[in-house]
Amino acid sequence: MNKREFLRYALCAPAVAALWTRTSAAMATSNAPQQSVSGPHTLPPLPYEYNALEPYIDTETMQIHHDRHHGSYVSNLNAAIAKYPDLAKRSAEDLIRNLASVPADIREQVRNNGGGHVNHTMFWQIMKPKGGGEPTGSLADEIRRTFGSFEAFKKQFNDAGMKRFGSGWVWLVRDRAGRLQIISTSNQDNPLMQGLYPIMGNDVWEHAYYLRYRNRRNEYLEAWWNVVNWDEIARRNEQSRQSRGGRRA
Ligand code: MN3
Repeated sequence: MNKREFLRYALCAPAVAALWTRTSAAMATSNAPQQSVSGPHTLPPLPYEYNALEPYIDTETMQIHHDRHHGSYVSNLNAAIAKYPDLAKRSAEDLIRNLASVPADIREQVRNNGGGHVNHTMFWQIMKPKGGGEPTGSLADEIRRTFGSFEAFKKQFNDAGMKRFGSGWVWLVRDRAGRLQIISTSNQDNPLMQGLYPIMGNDVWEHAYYLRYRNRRNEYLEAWWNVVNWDEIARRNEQSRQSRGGRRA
């Protein structure tokens, strides 16, 4: 409907009401497969306000990223496993760590949406307002031993984020031998899928930065260190020591 048609339509108030109802119904229908499915997985609330990471990550990006993108991964994961009740008992981490055990007809959906759910659940936790600075304690020591210096670690992490073509994530992981490594993954793949423990990761999908940084992924990667929550990352690092190949020891 163009503007003139709309105005003609709008002359009649009941017709406008009808149009509104019809439009809302159409929108609800298009979202139905995602939003009508309830299930074992739920969207965790952000641990801070949408505007808490300004100016490094803008409010609108946080709203869309958390509510819409992460929300969709959760809904789609629930929809994917709906016909396999046994899977409802398993955590999202367990599902993506053992994708071969997931029925083939939903494996790709579980990989993408289960991965998306696990990745973003971590992502909100490893950021905080007034974050940044440098890690301390054993994590700092291990980063220095492995990468030479904190600055060298940051550079290698940002470079890996820049080199990831298209959508994906950049990670600090612990490998099966217990060593730290920087890797990147495509789409919503999580290091657990490769038997690696994800200690921290940054989202390099355009939806994570495009509103404020446009195509300048390098600026986003650099700015992101200002909101990093080292306390939570240190906690995950301790967990990673207890694990081998993403499993608890
Ligand atoms: Mn994302």
